Amino acid sequence: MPVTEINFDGIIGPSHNYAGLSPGNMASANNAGASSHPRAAALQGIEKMRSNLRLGLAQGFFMPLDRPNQKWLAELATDMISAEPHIRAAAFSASAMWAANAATVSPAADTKDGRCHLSVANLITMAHRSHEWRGTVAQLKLAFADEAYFAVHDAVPPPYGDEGAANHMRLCTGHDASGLEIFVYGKSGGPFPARQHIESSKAIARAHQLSPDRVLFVQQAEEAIAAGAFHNDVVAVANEHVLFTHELAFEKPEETYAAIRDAMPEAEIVVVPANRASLADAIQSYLFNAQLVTLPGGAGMALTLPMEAKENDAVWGWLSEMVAGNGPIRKLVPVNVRESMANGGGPACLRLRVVCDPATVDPRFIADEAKLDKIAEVIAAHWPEEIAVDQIGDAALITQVQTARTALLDICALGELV
Ligand code: SUG
Repeated sequence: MPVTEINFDGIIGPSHNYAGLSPGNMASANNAGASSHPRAAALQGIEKMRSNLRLGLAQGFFMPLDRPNQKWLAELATDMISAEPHIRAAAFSASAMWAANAATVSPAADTKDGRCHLSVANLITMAHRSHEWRGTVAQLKLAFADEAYFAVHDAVPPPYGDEGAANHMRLCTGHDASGLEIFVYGKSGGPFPARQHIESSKAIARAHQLSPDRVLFVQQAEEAIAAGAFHNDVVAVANEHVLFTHELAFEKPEETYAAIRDAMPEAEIVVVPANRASLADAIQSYLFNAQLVTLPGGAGMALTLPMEAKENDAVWGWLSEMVAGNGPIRKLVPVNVRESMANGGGPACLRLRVVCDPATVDPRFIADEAKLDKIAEVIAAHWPEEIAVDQIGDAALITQVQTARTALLDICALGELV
């Protein structure tokens, strides 16, 4: 099969909960203390994958990580019984579901050695995410084990924060053509942390052997981070030659657009003006946290976006005008990922894009309807129906969460991912 884009979704783990662990992420803060519904959450994620399969797209998935992370707790000289509540919640988090933060990916067409490079993200800014990367890299090394086609890199060392593909965009004339890779970093976010450091982005560009004239480093607007865009993919998304962005996404938008057009004259930049959808609208509705995908058969591009975008009149009004016009985005596909959204994770957060030949990937990570049926059965049978935050640490819940993940690994023949 030729090179194509595969979306790998993080299967939403059985410990999914709302502990309010991410300052600067409005949804996480607003829903802190609410009860979560892990079973419904994971099934929503499966339905999103099915929706993409129905569009004719290639789909993969990643397993949830082992939670609570007892190794991390042991490194902190504690355990689930004696740890303070915030450490306990950090160890129990299902945050690896947001696969856009798993790694930064440079397809083979962009790299000097002609392999697809993946750098796992260190996620050091948030305690609950800082211990994801070892589990994630183990999984990437399995899924993309064939070193003739892939190079999987460890995380950039501290103190430089890296949040993976959520702050990385690629523009190209076709997925298999060489691309312009845009690394978006933050300097400051007002009251909130800027999670992506430019030094991580530069290190990744070097590790991936990208040609310096095919790379841009662009600063995310401080105003956007301060408004709740803790990752660039909350305010901008790219696919092939199209950049779909909010007017206030970048610190210097005009310079950014000019640099893009200079490096790639075919680029088409679709800007949503702030007077049609404010930053607050963008962050509440997550219209940019959409999967901007190329439909097969020359049908143009589609946006797989959250239902919340449809429910916001200003946002939906603008989007409806856009698809009715002559632009490259022809179709809107709203999906229900409300459980993830309530923690600040939209459709695009839940997936990692990897451009490669699907035949070179370990087939255990590739989805089809029959496999999703089996996974959905395991979720329905084992995932907790509800988790109240004060249950985190409960011995029976911990056992249920561990048993649930083991059942999923078994059905997917991925038992070696302990
Ligand atoms: O890192 N939420 C995640 C959401 C990540 C979204 N990803 C992208 N934009 N690509 C985060 O803030 C919430 C955890 C909690 O509050 O329990 C959380 O980690």
